[in-house]
Amino acid sequence: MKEKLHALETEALEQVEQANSLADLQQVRVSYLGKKGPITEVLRGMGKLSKEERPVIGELANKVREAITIAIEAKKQVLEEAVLNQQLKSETIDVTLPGRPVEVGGPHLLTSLVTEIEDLFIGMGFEVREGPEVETDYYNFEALNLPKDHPARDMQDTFYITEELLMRTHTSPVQARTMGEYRGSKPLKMICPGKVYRRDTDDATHSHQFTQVEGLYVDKNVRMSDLKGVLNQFAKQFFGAEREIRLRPSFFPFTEPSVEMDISCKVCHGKGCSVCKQTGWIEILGAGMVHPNVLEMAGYDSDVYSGFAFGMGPERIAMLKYGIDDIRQFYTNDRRFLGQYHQA
Ligand code: 2NL
Repeated sequence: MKEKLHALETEALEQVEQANSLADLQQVRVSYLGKKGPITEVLRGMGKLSKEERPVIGELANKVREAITIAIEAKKQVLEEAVLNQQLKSETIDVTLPGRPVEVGGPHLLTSLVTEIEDLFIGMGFEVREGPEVETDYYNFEALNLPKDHPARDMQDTFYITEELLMRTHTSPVQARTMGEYRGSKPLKMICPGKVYRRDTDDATHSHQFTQVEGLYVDKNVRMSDLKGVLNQFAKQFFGAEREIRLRPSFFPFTEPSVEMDISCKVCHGKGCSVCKQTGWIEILGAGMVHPNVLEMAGYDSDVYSGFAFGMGPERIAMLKYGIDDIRQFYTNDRRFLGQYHQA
């Protein structure tokens, strides 16, 4: 009996030693100390032993049970600690790892340019006004001295929605609306930026949708020299104080006389290069004195009031400024392109 108990103890302690998980250990506990285990069996069989043997074996059996229990407890602590360590290790946060970079967006190049243009004119007392992109035939054409049979109204150039509704082809209708609102009651000094639409096939230099910034100044005694002064101021602030401007005669149905403004070429300083196509000058915008018909239709007495107006295309200006060779770059939203023009 003694030998059996000693053998059991050795065997159980070996099993405890070998247990690699808490589940294994529990298995060892059940098989050695459980109700059906060998120790319990020994204790149950005590009745068959002699009086002398009984206390000796009983004491030994209890000692063996205690030794196994202690060994299991000790091993349990070791295994629990291992589990905890494993868990701590797998949940460790490495605070020295570099963070994932945050991609910072920014305004679209055209938005930045339009804001810059707006700010320059605000500085000269102009007010910024916006209006609808879906316009009536009246405000887009009629009110701007473009009667029904005018060649500039060619169906090919305009997206019509109905006979009377269309996508505006310029931002001038915003100005016509504002003049109509005032009906000759007060002077007006405004610019209107916005999207405009033309029925065109998109290619490197054409887009069916682009941006325009137009300006209008109506008051008593507004003269061509005012136009020239304001545009010269704008050109020098926007492109650089060293740039010169020149006005060439042109034609627009809504202005008379009409001009086109060039700025001196920065690349060749007037000598002629590929940027300015050997002319020394780069065309920037169209302008003119508001046609009396346009003033009269909006309710301004053209004998009392006069005005100047101008219009420019921010895409064209951006293309010249940054050497962009395809207008589609503004609208295809390739972030490798757009990202180059974000302020740091
Ligand atoms: C260009 C030329 C221009 C105007 C726009 C205008 C507006 C009113 C009355 C008279 Cl309400 N004129 N706008 C005048 C001359 C030229 O734009 O090349 N734009 C990109």
